Amino acid sequence: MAKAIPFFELNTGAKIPSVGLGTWRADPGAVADAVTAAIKAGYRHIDCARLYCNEKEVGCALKKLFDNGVVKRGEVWITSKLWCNDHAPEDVPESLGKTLQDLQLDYVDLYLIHWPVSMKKGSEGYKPENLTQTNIPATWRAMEALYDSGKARAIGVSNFSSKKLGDLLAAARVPPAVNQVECHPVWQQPKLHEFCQSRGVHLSGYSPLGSPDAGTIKTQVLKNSILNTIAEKLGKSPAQVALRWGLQMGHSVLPKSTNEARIKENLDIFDWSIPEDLFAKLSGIEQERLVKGTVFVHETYGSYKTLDELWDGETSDA
Ligand code: NDP
Ligand code: 1BO
Repeated sequence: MAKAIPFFELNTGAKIPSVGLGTWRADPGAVADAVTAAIKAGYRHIDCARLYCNEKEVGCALKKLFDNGVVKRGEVWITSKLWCNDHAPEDVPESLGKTLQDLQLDYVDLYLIHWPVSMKKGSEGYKPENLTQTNIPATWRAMEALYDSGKARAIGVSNFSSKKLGDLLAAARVPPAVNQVECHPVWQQPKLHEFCQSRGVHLSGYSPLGSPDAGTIKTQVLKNSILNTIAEKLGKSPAQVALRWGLQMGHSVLPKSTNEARIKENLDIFDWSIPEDLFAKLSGIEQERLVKGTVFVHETYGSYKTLDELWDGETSDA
């Protein structure tokens, strides 16, 4: 029997498993096998999104796992996300409806506003003219209605700076339970981390391995020399040290893999820890945001003319 995965408690009282399988850029042809392998290896948390165009395949895998009695619905945490072209309040329930239909579920455990960026309804891709003005409070009210309905058992945001999260907390009836943001040893976000913690919002770390193709040779997470030295000392892989760093920082991590061996490797991070002296060395790593959001910024279209406006200044070592 798979060991229980440690969890973090959200401001709703729900328990989010500390490791979730990422599904972005997991091919529709491979994602079902990945989800199946992950659940059989002991994962109890899958991170999905409508944008990823593979929720149908994730749903088929989940249905088989439920039907075959491998796991029960109530034992698995499913997150999905509202894409930017469905921010209009009337489109929010319809968008979750499509996600639930594809996933073959009655509810998601967590539903997130994917980016604080709005795009024209029905638009596809990242053309600047697709960008429109955001109205996060209005979108959030529609998210709150989904929470009230029980179709989203927790609601939250993703890619929100401290400022945007603070503004939302000030306006919200139901406070966001989670802010899912890029977080790994090369982009540690200590200020955002502290802000989330002080306001009872759980930080969930995406691209916890640094999305290995992202960044320059200098900033690729799994090639980082400090991380690799620590991995060698501990007899662990660089990926395991990056993920364990996240858990010790106090956030959940969402590694993506469609490779069964790496799926298992990424879960083998609970019965050891990075000692304090080595952990401290990780804070000396040069910092760079790897998922910059450049496509969401335009001098004419949308709400943000610059990356500084999108991230409210949290674009450097912040
Ligand atoms: P990750 O940082 O998880 O890296 C995934 C890459 O690392 C894949 O190429 C994978 O290849 C490889 N990999 C996985 N395990 C290992 C290992 N043990 N050793 C070496 N390489 C490994 O990248 P993502 O950007 O995909 O982030 C993870 C998840 O976070 C996403 O899938 C998505 O669910 C979420 N996310 C959310 C965003 C948001 O805006 N809210 C933005 C970005 C990500 P392989 O599959 O071949 O193993
Ligand atoms: C724009 C990338 C989002 C992945 O979750």
